[in-house]
Amino acid sequence: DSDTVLSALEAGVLRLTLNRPDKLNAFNEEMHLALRAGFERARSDDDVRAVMLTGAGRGFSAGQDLGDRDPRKGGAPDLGRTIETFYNPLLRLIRSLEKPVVCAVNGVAAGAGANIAFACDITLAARSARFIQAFAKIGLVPDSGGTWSLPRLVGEARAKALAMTAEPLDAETAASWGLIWRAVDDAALMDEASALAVRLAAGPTRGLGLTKRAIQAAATHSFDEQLDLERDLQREAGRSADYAEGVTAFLDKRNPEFRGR
Ligand code: T3D
Repeated sequence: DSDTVLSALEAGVLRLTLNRPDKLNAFNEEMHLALRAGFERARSDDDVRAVMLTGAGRGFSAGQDLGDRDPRKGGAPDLGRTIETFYNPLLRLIRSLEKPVVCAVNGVAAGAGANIAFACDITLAARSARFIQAFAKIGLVPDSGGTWSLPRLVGEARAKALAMTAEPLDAETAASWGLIWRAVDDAALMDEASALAVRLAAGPTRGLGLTKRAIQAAATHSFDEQLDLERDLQREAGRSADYAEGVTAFLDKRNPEFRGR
């Protein structure tokens, strides 16, 4: 087991904490594998009904560990291969996981660190956090889905400016532009994000997972295709035990007890 990602399951929430604080939680191969293992567990373990991703120390993640990329030490690997081997599988896991993923951005999120935060379902950030498309500073292209998510979330003009200037964006602005859900006081971030994750973990997991699938599919669907998808997914949700429980609880005027099935 690696301690580069701390993992704890409580109240249905798998909390994954990036844990290389001295490097602002920059990604090395070990942390990649540990984080991937966390999301794979989230996919296969029915006791996990939501994920919360955050970082230890003063940063969320500074993206790729550039110490592993020093060209003077022969650290110039085929970046296409490292993206294919490490970043892309992680991003695919986050987006395809049919359970809510809450991200609590506790501090600076740079490079892949920022774009991983934008790929999560509901992202909150401490007011002091900053988002930086740091790639331009070292001659790279935004990855981890950034060139897909940025223009969709903020439009092409802002996406290009963020990506080409690598200017830091504060959490309030990120929220007002629609990059994240909310900026909250630093001291309140962990409590607020945890409470949200616990609430989602007690929710109708199947319905929430299908909701995620539907909203993500809209990016590439026509209106008609999306209506058809809603029909199919509603059919599936309508067969869940949680739907029966939700309606019964409503009619009985009590709170539902969803079991995630
Ligand atoms: O390579 C591939 O596989 C392709 C994939 C690429 C994906 C990417 O993410 S590329 C982008 C890589 N990330 C960056 O370029 C960001 C580099 N970091 C920074 O620009 C700054 O550190 C921050 C703006 C994030 C924060 O600045 P600041 O002033 O708050 O902190 P700092 O002093 O720069 O950093 C604190 C420590 O963390 C420092 O170590 P030290 O001096 O105390 O021993 C610094 O070197 C270390 N650190 C920060 N970022 C990284 C890092 N060490 C290794 N890799 C990092 N990315």
